[in-house]
Amino acid sequence: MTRVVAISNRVSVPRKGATPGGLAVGVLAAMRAHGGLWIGWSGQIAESEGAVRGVEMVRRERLMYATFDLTRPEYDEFYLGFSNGALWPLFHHFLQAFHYSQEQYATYLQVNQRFAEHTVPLLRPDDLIWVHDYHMIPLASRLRALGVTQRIGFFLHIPFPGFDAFRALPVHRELLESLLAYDLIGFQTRDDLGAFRAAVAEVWGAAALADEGCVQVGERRVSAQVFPIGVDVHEIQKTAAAAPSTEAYRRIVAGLLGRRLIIGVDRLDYSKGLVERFRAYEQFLATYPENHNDVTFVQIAPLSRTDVQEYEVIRRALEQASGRTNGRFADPDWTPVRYLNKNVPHAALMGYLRAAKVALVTPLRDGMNLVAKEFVAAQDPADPGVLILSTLAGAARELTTALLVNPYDVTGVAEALQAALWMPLAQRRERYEAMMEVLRANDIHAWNQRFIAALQAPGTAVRRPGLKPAATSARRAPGGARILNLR
Ligand code: ADQ
Repeated sequence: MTRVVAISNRVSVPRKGATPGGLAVGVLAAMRAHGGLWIGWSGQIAESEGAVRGVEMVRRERLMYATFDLTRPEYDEFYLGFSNGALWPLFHHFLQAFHYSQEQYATYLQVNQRFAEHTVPLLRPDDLIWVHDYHMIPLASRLRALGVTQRIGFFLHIPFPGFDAFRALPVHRELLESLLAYDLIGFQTRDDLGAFRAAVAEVWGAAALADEGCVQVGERRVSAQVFPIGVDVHEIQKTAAAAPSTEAYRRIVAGLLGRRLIIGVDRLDYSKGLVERFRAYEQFLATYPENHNDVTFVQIAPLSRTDVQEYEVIRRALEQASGRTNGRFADPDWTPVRYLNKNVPHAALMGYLRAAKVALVTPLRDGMNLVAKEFVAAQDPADPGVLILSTLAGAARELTTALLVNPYDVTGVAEALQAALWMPLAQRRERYEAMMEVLRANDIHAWNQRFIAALQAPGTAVRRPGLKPAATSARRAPGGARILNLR
């Protein structure tokens, strides 16, 4: 059977007792169905060139993992620098956090080259290669340059930016060109696909969009489609239903003293809208005092990317916001906000989601947001909680019966909180059931099967062995448009 080779910046090798979340669940589901190999960074940083270990191979439950270290300069310039200081903010439309440097971009390309070199010796002729996310955009062009002819797909987990933002990146054309070395490019929503197609049209003209589902530049024809990522509905339902008998669940419920739980679960990131969310909660308490002493807002937000300055700023802003709200409203026996800076194991998290009456999922921009989907799947069907969801999260395209809010509209979010907490059971169930139907129809297994099937589909791309990296082979066409000539 065809093997799936997944490549992503970070590899999460399963550990005993730990349940993987998000991307890892999706990648693992695809590999389990087909047999597989997962290649990427070990998470270790080698402090000197001499300390860099070779590729380490590990087998776990019939799957192979190939991991390697990054050097300190690679970590600083590839991971923190270009990936998370340039691409992440730009793709989320946070231009104030966007920093560009040629050196960081050069390291980004070099690390992609290294990923390609580590990958080539591990490949078999009939492998399907599935590359994940913005750290790895140029990888296919590097693999092609090393003679790889297997089909290569790319899935972008984060939004694709509008051209107005994208063109702020000095190397936006080069990056776009390198995407054309894939056979299939997948996006979370039709908005992202639309933004990608608009960028292609800006650079190569509208003729490049002649075919729906494909872009064609010169002889290069690449399939570009929407694959909204899902969750493992069945597994979450099982875990959440069993949660009440667990210690983690009992502890969170005991701490509530009968109050209703409002929950937020995010990586601590400026794109998640946490400052605005805290402000909305404060306004909710000020506007609707009947809820005092009757609700507790628990925000779980483990620190991430702490070496990037913007993340330190957001951490301090949240500490201040929660301190202010508690200072303003707390009673001796009531703490209105509990803000936890820690990672919670997946199973315990599903229990917390089950215990919550309301989830606040209010990112300022988000590719999908799996927490929104996990919250819905974790609910008790007989007495489901209410999802308050940002229209700027990819998930809002599917979960249309959530209470949809604009996260910048603090008053609107405060009003939605009041509506959610007092929503009659019949309406909660109606909304929940409509969302469950969507989640079941496109769960994590359906997601990876659709992607793999599309990657296997013949004839989506004109393939040529030994393609050069796109950046070196672009030429100007008559009329000024750039045409790719991938030899
Ligand atoms: P993330 O930005 O990391 O992912 P999200 O989809 O919300 O965001 O979460 C991914 C996973 O991490 C979920 O399974 C969630 O349960 C888990 N998680 C989040 N906070 C946690 C916490 N405090 N403790 C434990 N687990 C936690 C990127 C994109 C998203 C996209 C995903 C998947 O930014 O838009 O949905 O990839 O494609």
